[in-house]
Amino acid sequence: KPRTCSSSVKVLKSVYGEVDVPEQTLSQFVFADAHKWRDLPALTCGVSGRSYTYGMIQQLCQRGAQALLANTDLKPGDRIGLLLPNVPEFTLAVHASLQAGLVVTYANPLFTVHELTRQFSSAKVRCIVTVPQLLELAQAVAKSLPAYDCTINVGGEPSPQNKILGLESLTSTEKKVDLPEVRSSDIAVLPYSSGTTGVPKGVMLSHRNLVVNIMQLLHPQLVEETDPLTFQDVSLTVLPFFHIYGFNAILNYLAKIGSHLVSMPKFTPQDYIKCLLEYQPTVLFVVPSLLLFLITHPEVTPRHLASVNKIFCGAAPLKKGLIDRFYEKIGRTDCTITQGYGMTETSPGITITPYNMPYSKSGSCGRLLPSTLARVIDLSDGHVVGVPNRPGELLVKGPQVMQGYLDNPGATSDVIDTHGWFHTGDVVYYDEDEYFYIIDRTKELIKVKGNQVSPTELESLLLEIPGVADAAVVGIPDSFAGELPKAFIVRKPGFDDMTVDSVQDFVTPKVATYKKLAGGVEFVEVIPRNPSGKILRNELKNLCSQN
Ligand code: 4UW
Repeated sequence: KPRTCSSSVKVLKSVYGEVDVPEQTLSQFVFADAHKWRDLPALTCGVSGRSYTYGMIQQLCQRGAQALLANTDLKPGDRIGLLLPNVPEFTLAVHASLQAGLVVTYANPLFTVHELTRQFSSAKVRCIVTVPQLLELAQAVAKSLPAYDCTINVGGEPSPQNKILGLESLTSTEKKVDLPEVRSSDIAVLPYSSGTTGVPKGVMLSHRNLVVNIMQLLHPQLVEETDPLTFQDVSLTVLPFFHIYGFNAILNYLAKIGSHLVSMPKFTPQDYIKCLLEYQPTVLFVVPSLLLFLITHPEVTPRHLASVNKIFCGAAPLKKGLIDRFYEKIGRTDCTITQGYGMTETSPGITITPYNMPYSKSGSCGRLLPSTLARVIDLSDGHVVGVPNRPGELLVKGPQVMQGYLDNPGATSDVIDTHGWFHTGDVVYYDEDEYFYIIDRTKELIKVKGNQVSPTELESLLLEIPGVADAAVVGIPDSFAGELPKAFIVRKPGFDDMTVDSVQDFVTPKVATYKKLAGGVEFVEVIPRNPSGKILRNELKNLCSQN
């Protein structure tokens, strides 16, 4: 039954008004001004130093798009799967594919064969783009993809007999191929998100969704209030491009304004500290656990952060205390910390903090982006709260909201109600000035250092262990990671010798590192459930906090 709520109630409108949306594809929009900074660096790998100017990126994307259509069996509308670390070539793979009319899904390169196969087969991926270090993994996944055509090996050797093509040879010459007409309403990307419940699902984001969200950030009044970035800024990020924050709020956003982005394929304290000194970034993109690293790591000193004057943080709650500690660490307060809040399903931005936000509102995730509407509904009766400072679930409406979950109308109608409101599953309140504060989640989602972990996915895995009668996974608070997954298990009779280690040994090799049961495993008599069988996760969380 589709969710709904009464419509005769107060709706919050963005104080910034509306944005006009150009009818452009993501690539047209992002590179519209690229000629202005053609010879300036766009992307640099902070570790290897490999760098591309805006001019190179544009040329390589166009050649890549033509080659994709000329040298493979791919047709516009087909899906391409990116299995890439944070390398500058990520942008080439994305925009070449989009210009060829392909639909892009991207996955965490730490995923196991099992996790990747699930995503890429759900998305009906026909071509995988990867790097030599991950080629074997890509080939193992390719075997299970019914519509598979080929793999593109970035920075590696082609192997035509195995249908492995090299990016460099594909883009070395121009091909005479007409690129298809792509509409702004076409689906551009399919990131995977577990949303409010269940396993990860393909989130259908159109070109317009992604373009709008960048336009919302570039709204003139908002720009004035957020201390805008310019083409002269140098940003440093280690946050994944295969997550919506890195993908649209960093990679595409910075390309639109002609900024220089220094990225790192993998986080190590030494590399991060080296990049701070070597590139002197003016901007850092972080999640709270990375900010905590900057605050607590003894080798990060105010000197390392001297060039930084803006920090963007999102994907998990940023507490006021952390902001204060950061200013204490650097010994100055002239570095803006902007907090954004949003979701994969909203491309991702919903709110942002203005840089002149009063100190008393520290910890707020800001105000609604332009063209965004919100209401907050009571958790028990679903009625609109309608007044400030009272918590409830946040519902939003706006042009950045996804088109739905791929091949899953049921899951879509679970989150987008009959009046078009998107139910975020986040518990929030807003104050008298319409600043929002995220205080909890009603949804199952666990966030480990900003990464999504689906309890359902881990529970299905646990139920595969012989001797497990029932299982539930919840997120428990962790001062560094934000949350960690913890499992509760009911053993079948006769399996009393099942140990915590044997459960961990079963799960660990089957999941990406951040999904490990690092919060622990506990054996219980029964998993608390409501009469319809839904796990009462709060009871389990309370059990943890009592221990
Ligand atoms: N405070 C508290 C936050 C916050 C938060 C997200 O993995 P997803 O689907 O998506 C993201 C998106 C991050 C993001 C959005 C907008 C933005 O400007 C920015 O850059 C600064 C980053 O993580 O997870 C969505 C869920 O993550 C939680 C919340 O529960 C949300 O539903 N979340 N941002 N600032 N919690």
